[in-house]
Amino acid sequence: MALSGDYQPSPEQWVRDQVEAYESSGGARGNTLRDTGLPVVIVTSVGARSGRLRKTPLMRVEHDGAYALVASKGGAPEHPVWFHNLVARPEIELQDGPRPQPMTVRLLEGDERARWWERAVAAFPSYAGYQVRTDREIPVFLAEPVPGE
Ligand code: F42
Repeated sequence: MALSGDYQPSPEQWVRDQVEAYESSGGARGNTLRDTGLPVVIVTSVGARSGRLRKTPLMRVEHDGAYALVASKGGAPEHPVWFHNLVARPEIELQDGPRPQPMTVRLLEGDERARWWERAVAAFPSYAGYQVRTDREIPVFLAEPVPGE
């Protein structure tokens, strides 16, 4: 089932621009983080309070068709707002290429988190530095396709 709700673009201009470039080109443009050359995906989630659709570019950390979503926010002291939205509303769409795919997310813990954290740092080494910069443990969600969709 596709998510429903009004799209509320990010207040950050560079994030809005990235989403717009990615979506309007089916993932052919706006598909890397600035000049790093490293790939991103676009996650659509539902605002926990507003019910509005939020679109968040995140680094692409994929393994066997599942994706880690790393709530790093560049090592900021607080979690990104989308973290709380995903805890409250775990149904998302994730776009990695031409089309968004319905997925559900869950927060990882223990060994499972450690395994996916390793994959995340391999895909985007800056995550390791972000973890050093902040006192919080950076949350890692796992997004998996909804069976049959
Ligand atoms: N951020 C990451 O955390 N990890 C990444 O791997 C990552 C990669 C990345 C790659 C490219 C790129 O362009 C951006 C990238 N970012 C990455 C940044 C990411 O896209 C987000 O911008 C960042 O994580 C901050 O997320 P945020 O949700 O805190 O964004 C703020 C600026 C935001 O959107 N605020 C909204 C607002 O209007 O202020 C929040 C709106 C919202 O969700 N409201 C909720 C609602 O119900 O609608 C209610 C909120 C409440 O208070 O309950």
